Amino acid sequence: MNILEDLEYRGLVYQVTNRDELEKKLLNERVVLYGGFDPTADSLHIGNLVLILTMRRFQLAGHIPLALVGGGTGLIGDPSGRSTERSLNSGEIVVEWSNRIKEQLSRFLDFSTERENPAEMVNNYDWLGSLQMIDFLRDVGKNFTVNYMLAKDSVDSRIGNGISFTEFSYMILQSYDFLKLSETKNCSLQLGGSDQWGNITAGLELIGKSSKKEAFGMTFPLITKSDGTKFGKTAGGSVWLDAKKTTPYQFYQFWVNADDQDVVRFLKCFTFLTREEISRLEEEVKTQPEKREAQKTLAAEVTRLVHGEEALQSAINITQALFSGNVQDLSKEEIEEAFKDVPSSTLEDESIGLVDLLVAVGAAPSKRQARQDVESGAVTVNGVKATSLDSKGTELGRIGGSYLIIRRGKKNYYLARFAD
Ligand code: 629
Repeated sequence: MNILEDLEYRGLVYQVTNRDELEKKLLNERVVLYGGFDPTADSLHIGNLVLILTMRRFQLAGHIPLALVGGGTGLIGDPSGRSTERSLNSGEIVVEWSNRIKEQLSRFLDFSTERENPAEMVNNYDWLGSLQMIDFLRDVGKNFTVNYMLAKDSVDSRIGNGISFTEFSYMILQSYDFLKLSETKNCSLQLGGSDQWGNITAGLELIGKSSKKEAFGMTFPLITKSDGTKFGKTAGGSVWLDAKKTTPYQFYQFWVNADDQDVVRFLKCFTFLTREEISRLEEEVKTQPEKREAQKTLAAEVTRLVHGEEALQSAINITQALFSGNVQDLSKEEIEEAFKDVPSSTLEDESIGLVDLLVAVGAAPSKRQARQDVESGAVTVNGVKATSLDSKGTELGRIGGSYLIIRRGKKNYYLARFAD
Protein backbone atom coordinates (compact mmCIF):
# COMPACT_ATOMS: atom_id res chain seq x y z
CA MET A 1 0.00 0.00 0.00
CA ASN A 2 1.41 3.41 -0.86
CA ILE A 3 1.73 6.16 1.73
CA LEU A 4 -1.29 8.14 0.53
CA GLU A 5 -3.50 5.03 0.58
CA ASP A 6 -2.24 4.18 4.04
CA LEU A 7 -3.05 7.70 5.27
CA GLU A 8 -6.51 7.43 3.71
CA TYR A 9 -7.06 4.09 5.41
CA ARG A 10 -6.08 5.71 8.73
CA GLY A 11 -8.57 8.54 8.25
CA LEU A 12 -5.75 11.05 8.00
CA VAL A 13 -6.65 12.71 4.74
CA TYR A 14 -9.25 15.44 4.94
CA GLN A 15 -8.35 17.92 2.25
CA VAL A 16 -5.67 17.53 -0.38
CA THR A 17 -4.78 19.53 -3.46
CA ASN A 18 -4.31 17.56 -6.65
CA ARG A 19 -4.54 14.14 -5.00
CA ASP A 20 -3.61 12.04 -8.00
CA GLU A 21 -0.66 14.22 -8.99
CA LEU A 22 0.60 14.08 -5.43
CA GLU A 23 0.19 10.30 -5.32
CA LYS A 24 2.31 9.95 -8.44
CA LYS A 25 4.97 12.25 -7.07
CA LEU A 26 5.08 10.33 -3.76
CA LEU A 27 5.52 7.09 -5.68
CA ASN A 28 8.25 8.40 -7.96
CA GLU A 29 10.33 10.73 -5.82
CA ARG A 30 11.68 11.45 -2.39
CA VAL A 31 9.39 14.29 -1.41
CA VAL A 32 10.40 16.99 1.08
CA LEU A 33 7.41 17.93 3.23
CA TYR A 34 6.87 20.11 6.28
CA GLY A 35 4.60 20.76 9.22
CA GLY A 36 4.79 23.58 11.74
CA PHE A 37 4.50 23.94 15.52
CA ASP A 38 4.15 27.30 17.20
CA PRO A 39 5.68 27.71 20.66
CA THR A 40 2.44 28.77 22.37
CA ALA A 41 3.24 26.73 25.52
CA ASP A 42 6.28 25.11 27.17
CA SER A 43 5.30 21.70 25.76
CA LEU A 44 3.55 20.06 22.84
CA HIS A 45 0.28 18.27 23.62
CA ILE A 46 -1.60 15.40 22.03
CA GLY A 47 -3.28 17.84 19.65
CA ASN A 48 0.12 18.14 17.98
CA LEU A 49 0.76 14.41 17.97
CA VAL A 50 -1.19 13.54 14.81
CA LEU A 51 0.98 15.89 12.77
CA ILE A 52 4.18 14.54 14.32
CA LEU A 53 3.17 10.93 13.68
CA THR A 54 1.98 11.68 10.15
CA MET A 55 5.37 13.21 9.41
CA ARG A 56 6.96 10.07 10.79
CA ARG A 57 4.80 7.93 8.48
CA PHE A 58 6.14 9.94 5.53
CA GLN A 59 9.69 9.43 6.75
CA LEU A 60 9.15 5.67 7.11
CA ALA A 61 7.90 5.69 3.52
CA GLY A 62 11.20 7.24 2.41
CA HIS A 63 10.29 10.93 2.28
CA ILE A 64 11.98 13.83 4.07
CA PRO A 65 10.12 15.62 6.86
CA LEU A 66 11.06 19.14 7.95
CA ALA A 67 9.82 19.96 11.44
CA LEU A 68 9.30 23.71 11.64
CA VAL A 69 9.34 25.44 15.00
CA GLY A 70 7.56 28.77 14.82
CA GLY A 71 10.06 30.96 16.65
CA GLY A 72 8.89 33.83 14.40
CA THR A 73 5.19 33.03 13.98
CA GLY A 74 4.98 32.28 17.74
CA LEU A 75 5.66 35.99 18.27
CA ILE A 76 2.60 36.86 16.15
CA GLY A 77 -0.15 34.32 16.95
CA ASP A 78 -2.21 32.20 14.56
CA PRO A 79 -5.90 33.23 14.58
CA SER A 80 -6.94 29.88 12.96
CA GLY A 81 -9.56 28.02 14.95
CA ARG A 82 -9.70 30.68 17.67
CA SER A 83 -12.52 33.03 18.45
CA THR A 84 -10.49 35.57 20.41
CA GLU A 85 -7.21 37.43 20.09
CA ARG A 86 -4.16 35.81 21.72
CA SER A 87 -2.04 37.71 24.20
CA LEU A 88 1.55 38.26 23.10
CA ASN A 89 4.38 36.43 24.85
CA SER A 90 7.79 38.01 25.42
CA GLY A 91 10.71 37.21 23.13
CA GLU A 92 12.54 35.37 25.93
CA ILE A 93 9.56 33.13 26.64
CA VAL A 94 9.10 32.28 22.95
CA VAL A 95 12.81 31.35 22.68
CA GLU A 96 12.58 29.16 25.79
CA TRP A 97 9.43 27.41 24.59
CA SER A 98 10.89 26.97 21.08
CA ASN A 99 13.83 25.13 22.61
CA ARG A 100 11.63 22.79 24.60
CA ILE A 101 9.48 22.03 21.57
CA LYS A 102 12.57 21.35 19.45
CA GLU A 103 13.75 18.90 22.08
CA GLN A 104 10.39 17.11 22.07
CA LEU A 105 10.16 16.97 18.28
CA SER A 106 13.66 15.51 18.06
CA ARG A 107 12.39 12.31 19.70
CA PHE A 108 9.82 11.44 17.03
CA LEU A 109 11.67 11.79 13.76
CA ASP A 110 15.02 10.39 12.74
CA PHE A 111 17.55 13.18 12.24
CA SER A 112 20.51 10.87 11.77
CA THR A 113 22.48 11.88 8.68
CA GLU A 114 23.50 8.24 8.27
CA ARG A 115 20.18 7.56 6.57
CA GLU A 116 19.16 8.58 3.10
CA ASN A 117 16.23 10.72 4.19
CA PRO A 118 17.16 12.40 7.47
CA ALA A 119 14.57 14.68 9.00
CA GLU A 120 15.52 18.28 9.57
CA MET A 121 14.51 20.93 12.08
CA VAL A 122 14.03 24.54 11.02
CA ASN A 123 13.03 27.65 12.93
CA ASN A 124 11.17 30.34 10.99
CA TYR A 125 12.68 33.07 13.19
CA ASP A 126 15.81 32.47 11.12
CA TRP A 127 14.19 34.15 8.09
CA LEU A 128 11.19 36.02 9.53
CA GLY A 129 13.26 37.69 12.26
CA SER A 130 15.38 39.66 9.82
CA LEU A 131 12.69 40.62 7.30
CA GLN A 132 12.65 44.30 6.45
CA MET A 133 9.23 45.88 6.52
CA ILE A 134 9.47 47.74 3.21
CA ASP A 135 10.82 44.67 1.41
CA PHE A 136 8.18 42.46 2.99
CA LEU A 137 5.26 44.70 2.01
CA ARG A 138 6.59 45.10 -1.54
CA ASP A 139 7.77 41.58 -2.27
CA VAL A 140 5.38 39.42 -0.27
CA GLY A 141 2.36 41.53 0.67
CA LYS A 142 1.73 42.56 -2.92
CA ASN A 143 0.76 38.95 -3.73
CA PHE A 144 -2.26 39.00 -1.44
CA THR A 145 -5.39 41.06 -1.76
CA VAL A 146 -7.12 42.07 1.43
CA ASN A 147 -10.26 40.65 -0.18
CA TYR A 148 -8.66 37.21 -0.38
CA MET A 149 -7.48 37.44 3.21
CA LEU A 150 -10.88 38.56 4.50
CA ALA A 151 -12.51 35.55 2.87
CA LYS A 152 -10.36 33.10 4.88
CA ASP A 153 -12.25 31.38 7.66
CA SER A 154 -9.64 32.35 10.27
CA VAL A 155 -10.32 36.04 9.55
CA ASP A 156 -13.97 35.92 8.51
CA SER A 157 -14.96 34.18 11.76
CA ARG A 158 -13.32 37.00 13.71
CA ILE A 159 -15.00 39.92 11.98
CA GLY A 160 -17.60 40.09 14.75
CA ASN A 161 -15.18 39.93 17.70
CA GLY A 162 -12.39 41.82 16.03
CA ILE A 163 -8.90 40.81 14.93
CA SER A 164 -5.68 42.79 15.19
CA PHE A 165 -3.60 43.62 12.15
CA THR A 166 -0.95 41.39 13.78
CA GLU A 167 -3.02 38.21 13.68
CA PHE A 168 -4.60 39.23 10.37
CA SER A 169 -1.08 39.15 8.85
CA TYR A 170 -0.26 35.68 10.20
CA MET A 171 -1.26 33.81 7.04
CA ILE A 172 1.25 35.81 5.01
CA LEU A 173 4.07 34.76 7.34
CA GLN A 174 3.14 31.08 7.14
CA SER A 175 2.85 31.45 3.35
CA TYR A 176 6.29 33.00 3.23
CA ASP A 177 7.67 30.03 5.19
CA PHE A 178 6.29 27.62 2.62
CA LEU A 179 7.81 29.69 -0.21
CA LYS A 180 11.18 29.85 1.59
CA LEU A 181 11.24 26.08 2.22
CA SER A 182 10.19 25.45 -1.34
CA GLU A 183 13.08 27.57 -2.62
CA THR A 184 15.78 26.58 -0.15
CA LYS A 185 14.90 22.96 0.69
CA ASN A 186 12.91 21.92 -2.35
CA CYS A 187 9.92 21.34 -0.05
CA SER A 188 6.77 20.62 -2.03
CA LEU A 189 4.16 19.58 0.51
CA GLN A 190 2.77 21.15 3.67
CA LEU A 191 0.79 19.13 6.20
CA GLY A 192 -1.43 20.27 9.02
CA GLY A 193 -4.77 19.81 10.73
CA SER A 194 -7.88 21.07 8.97
CA ASP A 195 -7.63 24.36 10.91
CA GLN A 196 -4.48 25.01 8.83
CA TRP A 197 -6.12 24.68 5.40
CA GLY A 198 -6.44 28.44 4.96
CA ASN A 199 -2.78 29.07 5.81
CA ILE A 200 -1.59 26.18 3.66
CA THR A 201 -3.56 27.23 0.58
CA ALA A 202 -2.43 30.84 1.03
CA GLY A 203 1.12 29.48 0.82
CA LEU A 204 0.31 27.59 -2.38
CA GLU A 205 -1.08 30.82 -3.79
CA LEU A 206 2.16 32.66 -2.98
CA ILE A 207 4.35 29.91 -4.43
CA GLY A 208 2.20 29.90 -7.56
CA LYS A 209 2.71 33.63 -8.03
CA SER A 210 6.36 34.03 -7.11
CA SER A 211 8.02 30.86 -8.34
CA LYS A 212 7.23 28.11 -10.73
CA LYS A 213 7.79 25.35 -8.19
CA GLU A 214 5.29 22.54 -7.80
CA ALA A 215 3.63 22.40 -4.39
CA PHE A 216 0.83 20.56 -2.60
CA GLY A 217 -1.13 20.90 0.60
CA MET A 218 -2.82 18.30 2.72
CA THR A 219 -4.79 18.33 5.96
CA PHE A 220 -6.05 15.69 8.35
CA PRO A 221 -9.33 16.03 10.22
CA LEU A 222 -9.15 17.40 13.75
CA ILE A 223 -9.68 14.49 16.15
CA THR A 224 -13.13 14.36 17.68
CA LYS A 225 -14.80 12.20 20.34
CA SER A 226 -18.09 10.42 19.85
CA ASP A 227 -19.54 11.85 23.06
CA GLY A 228 -19.05 15.39 21.76
CA THR A 229 -16.55 16.48 24.43
CA LYS A 230 -13.29 18.01 23.28
CA PHE A 231 -10.52 15.55 22.42
CA GLY A 232 -7.29 15.89 24.37
CA LYS A 233 -8.72 17.47 27.49
CA THR A 234 -9.19 15.81 30.87
CA ALA A 235 -10.43 17.19 34.15
CA GLY A 236 -6.82 18.21 34.80
CA GLY A 237 -6.57 20.17 31.51
CA SER A 238 -4.60 19.36 28.36
CA VAL A 239 -2.79 16.08 27.84
CA TRP A 240 0.84 17.18 27.43
CA LEU A 241 3.78 15.29 25.94
CA ASP A 242 6.05 16.52 28.76
CA ALA A 243 6.19 13.81 31.45
CA LYS A 244 6.45 16.49 34.15
CA LYS A 245 3.16 18.08 33.08
CA THR A 246 1.22 14.88 32.33
CA THR A 247 2.87 11.86 33.94
CA PRO A 248 3.22 8.68 31.86
CA TYR A 249 0.62 7.07 34.15
CA GLN A 250 -1.86 9.90 33.50
CA PHE A 251 -1.02 9.73 29.81
CA TYR A 252 -1.63 5.98 29.76
CA GLN A 253 -4.93 6.44 31.62
CA PHE A 254 -6.11 9.00 29.09
CA TRP A 255 -5.82 6.44 26.29
CA VAL A 256 -7.05 3.43 28.25
CA ASN A 257 -10.26 5.36 28.94
CA ALA A 258 -11.05 5.80 25.24
CA ASP A 259 -14.63 5.02 24.33
CA ASP A 260 -15.46 1.84 22.34
CA GLN A 261 -16.90 4.17 19.71
CA ASP A 262 -13.56 5.98 19.30
CA VAL A 263 -10.85 3.43 19.95
CA VAL A 264 -10.46 1.99 16.45
CA ARG A 265 -10.22 5.45 14.90
CA PHE A 266 -7.55 6.34 17.48
CA LEU A 267 -5.63 3.12 16.81
CA LYS A 268 -5.50 4.06 13.14
CA CYS A 269 -4.14 7.55 13.55
CA PHE A 270 -2.05 7.29 16.75
CA THR A 271 -0.30 3.94 16.28
CA PHE A 272 1.83 2.20 13.68
CA LEU A 273 -0.06 -1.09 14.02
CA THR A 274 -0.86 -2.83 10.75
CA ARG A 275 -4.29 -3.13 9.18
CA GLU A 276 -4.44 -6.76 10.26
CA GLU A 277 -3.70 -5.95 13.90
CA ILE A 278 -6.23 -3.13 13.89
CA SER A 279 -8.92 -5.34 12.30
CA ARG A 280 -8.33 -7.97 14.95
CA LEU A 281 -8.71 -5.38 17.73
CA GLU A 282 -11.83 -4.00 16.05
CA GLU A 283 -13.29 -7.49 16.23
CA GLU A 284 -12.40 -7.68 19.95
CA VAL A 285 -14.28 -4.42 20.60
CA LYS A 286 -17.34 -6.03 19.02
CA THR A 287 -17.16 -9.46 20.63
CA GLN A 288 -15.52 -8.87 24.03
CA PRO A 289 -15.71 -5.15 24.77
CA GLU A 290 -15.41 -5.79 28.53
CA LYS A 291 -11.80 -6.93 28.06
CA ARG A 292 -10.84 -3.51 26.65
CA GLU A 293 -8.02 -5.07 24.70
CA ALA A 294 -8.15 -2.38 22.02
CA GLN A 295 -7.90 0.38 24.63
CA LYS A 296 -5.02 -1.35 26.43
CA THR A 297 -3.17 -1.82 23.18
CA LEU A 298 -3.79 1.79 22.16
CA ALA A 299 -2.57 3.07 25.54
CA ALA A 300 0.52 0.86 25.45
CA GLU A 301 1.46 1.83 21.89
CA VAL A 302 1.07 5.59 22.32
CA THR A 303 2.66 5.67 25.78
CA ARG A 304 5.65 3.70 24.46
CA LEU A 305 6.00 6.06 21.50
CA VAL A 306 5.93 9.19 23.65
CA HIS A 307 7.56 8.07 26.93
CA GLY A 308 9.44 4.85 26.14
CA GLU A 309 9.21 1.25 27.30
CA GLU A 310 10.29 1.77 30.90
CA ALA A 311 7.76 4.52 31.58
CA LEU A 312 5.08 2.37 29.96
CA GLN A 313 5.86 -0.58 32.26
CA SER A 314 5.68 1.64 35.29
CA ALA A 315 2.33 3.10 34.12
CA ILE A 316 0.95 -0.44 33.74
CA ASN A 317 2.36 -1.38 37.14
CA ILE A 318 0.65 1.60 38.79
CA THR A 319 -2.61 0.85 36.98
CA GLN A 320 -2.59 -2.74 38.26
CA ALA A 321 -1.71 -1.74 41.82
CA LEU A 322 -4.56 0.78 41.97
CA PHE A 323 -6.97 -1.71 40.42
CA SER A 324 -6.14 -4.56 42.77
CA GLY A 325 -5.69 -2.32 45.81
CA ASN A 326 -2.10 -3.53 46.34
CA VAL A 327 -0.77 -0.01 46.60
CA GLN A 328 1.79 -1.06 49.22
CA ASP A 329 4.04 -2.28 46.43
CA LEU A 330 4.35 1.13 44.80
CA SER A 331 7.59 3.06 45.05
CA LYS A 332 7.78 6.71 46.15
CA GLU A 333 8.31 7.76 42.50
CA GLU A 334 5.33 5.73 41.35
CA ILE A 335 3.10 7.31 43.99
CA GLU A 336 4.16 10.76 42.90
CA GLU A 337 3.49 9.81 39.29
CA ALA A 338 0.09 8.27 39.98
CA PHE A 339 -1.22 10.95 42.30
CA LYS A 340 0.24 14.05 40.70
CA ASP A 341 -3.13 15.75 40.37
CA VAL A 342 -5.06 14.31 43.33
CA PRO A 343 -5.62 16.52 46.37
CA SER A 344 -2.64 16.13 48.65
CA SER A 345 -1.43 17.66 51.87
CA THR A 346 1.67 17.51 53.98
CA LEU A 347 1.01 16.72 57.62
CA GLU A 348 3.32 17.81 60.43
CA ASP A 349 1.76 15.82 63.26
CA GLU A 350 2.55 12.13 62.91
CA SER A 351 0.15 11.13 65.65
CA ILE A 352 -2.90 12.71 64.01
CA GLY A 353 -5.98 10.47 64.35
CA LEU A 354 -7.80 9.03 61.34
CA VAL A 355 -10.85 11.29 61.62
CA ASP A 356 -8.76 14.48 61.75
CA LEU A 357 -6.61 13.10 58.98
CA LEU A 358 -9.59 12.63 56.67
CA VAL A 359 -10.64 16.23 57.26
CA ALA A 360 -7.06 17.50 56.87
CA VAL A 361 -6.57 15.91 53.44
CA GLY A 362 -10.00 17.06 52.27
CA ALA A 363 -11.50 13.57 52.06
CA ALA A 364 -14.34 14.68 54.33
CA PRO A 365 -15.88 18.12 54.89
CA SER A 366 -16.38 17.55 58.64
CA LYS A 367 -15.39 15.16 61.42
CA ARG A 368 -18.96 13.95 61.56
CA GLN A 369 -18.88 13.02 57.87
CA ALA A 370 -15.43 11.44 58.31
CA ARG A 371 -16.72 9.18 61.11
CA GLN A 372 -19.74 8.21 59.05
CA ASP A 373 -17.57 7.36 56.02
CA VAL A 374 -15.29 5.13 58.09
CA GLU A 375 -18.23 3.42 59.80
CA SER A 376 -19.92 2.70 56.48
CA GLY A 377 -16.71 1.09 55.23
CA ALA A 378 -16.12 3.67 52.48
CA VAL A 379 -12.56 4.53 53.44
CA THR A 380 -9.37 2.65 52.69
CA VAL A 381 -5.89 3.65 53.80
CA ASN A 382 -3.02 2.21 51.78
CA GLY A 383 -5.39 -0.29 50.23
CA VAL A 384 -6.74 -1.59 53.54
CA LYS A 385 -10.28 -0.83 54.69
CA ALA A 386 -10.19 1.52 57.69
CA THR A 387 -12.16 0.07 60.59
CA SER A 388 -11.02 1.86 63.70
CA LEU A 389 -11.99 5.51 64.11
CA ASP A 390 -9.11 6.25 66.42
CA SER A 391 -6.16 4.79 64.48
CA LYS A 392 -3.20 7.12 64.70
CA GLY A 393 -1.14 8.33 61.77
CA THR A 394 1.79 6.42 63.23
CA GLU A 395 -0.14 3.15 63.10
CA LEU A 396 -1.41 3.47 59.55
CA GLY A 397 1.88 2.62 57.90
CA ARG A 398 3.76 4.47 55.15
CA ILE A 399 4.27 3.78 51.50
CA GLY A 400 7.51 4.83 49.87
CA GLY A 401 8.65 6.01 53.28
CA SER A 402 6.25 8.93 53.65
CA TYR A 403 2.87 8.50 51.99
CA LEU A 404 -0.63 7.51 53.00
CA ILE A 405 -3.00 6.83 50.14
CA ILE A 406 -6.57 7.47 51.18
CA ARG A 407 -9.51 6.37 49.10
CA ARG A 408 -13.11 7.30 49.75
CA GLY A 409 -15.70 5.36 47.76
CA LYS A 410 -14.58 3.78 44.51
CA LYS A 411 -12.62 6.54 42.90
CA ASN A 412 -11.82 9.45 45.19
CA TYR A 413 -8.15 9.47 46.09
CA TYR A 414 -6.28 11.73 48.49
CA LEU A 415 -2.64 11.74 49.35
CA ALA A 416 -1.15 12.54 52.74
CA ARG A 417 2.57 13.02 53.04
CA PHE A 418 4.28 13.14 56.38
CA ALA A 419 6.98 15.78 56.63
CA ASP A 420 10.39 14.18 57.03
C1 629 B 1 4.49 28.27 10.65
C2 629 B 1 3.72 27.94 11.76
C3 629 B 1 4.39 27.48 9.51
C4 629 B 1 3.57 26.38 9.46
C5 629 B 1 2.80 26.07 10.58
C6 629 B 1 2.88 26.85 11.73
C7 629 B 1 2.06 26.53 12.93
C8 629 B 1 0.56 26.60 12.66
C9 629 B 1 -0.20 26.21 13.95
N1 629 B 1 -0.25 24.90 14.23
C10 629 B 1 -0.80 24.37 15.49
C11 629 B 1 0.20 24.54 16.61
O1 629 B 1 1.29 25.07 16.37
O2 629 B 1 -0.70 27.04 14.67
N2 629 B 1 0.15 27.94 12.27
O3 629 B 1 -0.19 24.17 17.74
C12 629 B 1 -1.20 22.89 15.29
N3 629 B 1 -0.13 22.09 14.65
C13 629 B 1 -0.52 20.69 14.42
C14 629 B 1 -1.72 20.64 13.51
C15 629 B 1 -2.88 21.38 14.11
C16 629 B 1 -2.46 22.82 14.44
O4 629 B 1 1.05 22.15 15.36
O5 629 B 1 -1.43 21.21 12.26
O6 629 B 1 -3.93 21.41 13.14
C17 629 B 1 -3.42 20.66 15.33
O7 629 B 1 -3.89 19.39 14.98
O8 629 B 1 -3.51 23.49 15.14
O9 629 B 1 5.14 27.81 8.42
